[in-house]
Amino acid sequence: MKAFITGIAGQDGSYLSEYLLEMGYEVHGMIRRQSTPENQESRIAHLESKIKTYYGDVKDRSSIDRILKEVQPDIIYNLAAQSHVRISFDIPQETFQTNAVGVLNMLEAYRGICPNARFYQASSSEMFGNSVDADGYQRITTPMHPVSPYGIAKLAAYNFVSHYRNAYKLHAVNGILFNHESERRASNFVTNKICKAAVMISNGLQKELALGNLDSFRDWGHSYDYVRAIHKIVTNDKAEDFVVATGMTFSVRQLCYIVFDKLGLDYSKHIKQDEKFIRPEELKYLRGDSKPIREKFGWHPQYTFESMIEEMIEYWKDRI
Ligand code: F7E
Repeated sequence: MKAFITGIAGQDGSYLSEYLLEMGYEVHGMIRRQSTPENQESRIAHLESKIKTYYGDVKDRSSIDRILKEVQPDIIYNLAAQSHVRISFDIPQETFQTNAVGVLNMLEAYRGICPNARFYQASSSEMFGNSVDADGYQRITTPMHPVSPYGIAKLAAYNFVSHYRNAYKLHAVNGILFNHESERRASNFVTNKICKAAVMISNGLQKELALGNLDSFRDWGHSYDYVRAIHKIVTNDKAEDFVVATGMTFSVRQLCYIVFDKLGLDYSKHIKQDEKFIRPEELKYLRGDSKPIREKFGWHPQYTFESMIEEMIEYWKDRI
């Protein structure tokens, strides 16, 4: 079986590649050209001899066509995205081109070149915006009213995937993944930003940490657990969408308390708020109901919130 992963050099792409290789898949992936290739490929450098990578871009239809014709994959995992929500307010058009038009490019190429393959789209809890069901959870039926250019683009892509499934009878599916982190998370996302800064502060290398909104809540899982869910969703015989979440929610403030406390520090003495990290519109509360994927496939996260945070702290302790 051949897998083709866009966004292979990202957090999820790297864990997914490891998982697919373990299962005997041939793994192919697309990477974007960057001026410092070492940075771009740092998460997959250890897999270099086992995977095959191609330069391309979801915004460049000719590159997708060329790669799909050559690889002829059995499964396409479309993970490529401009994945930073706050930055999407600064570059809304680039975000929409990549996260919405890019997905349409992928779907059109898939429909024309390898329609018998399966297609997975990395959809996001950011699509819900501030909608919450009466019981305090978001689920597949919760209305979607995104509050960021990122979320709006992801919702367009989500709708395109459902539309291609229905209109052209393609096996194209969405995984609506809530936040998922790891030591491979870029350090401008809040979990790893806090873990890194707290370790720097505990070593006397930094005094303060500037953050944005401390009162938003997120449902944070581990990327390693979530790539297993992704694989279950796309290998399901029925083409259907699933929510992947832990069902637990914590505020950014609680996250700060937990991380600093694990290092014997009082977070309130080190955190300051900086306007530059506040979003023009904020998604305030996320808590996902992942009962359908748990009941159908027996999927459940192996990491707890605490064990994930501990792993991230250990990573920074080793590096600093
Ligand atoms: O922010 C608050 C911020 O950037 C989490 C992406 O994977 O998950 C991720 O999007 C919360 C927000 O992730 C800072 O306002 C406070 O409320 O880590 P984040 P995100 O925006 O939730 C979804 C599901 C995706 O699909 C996305 O691709 O933390 N916050 N102060 C901050 N956030 C950041 N980044 N930096 C701060 O200084």
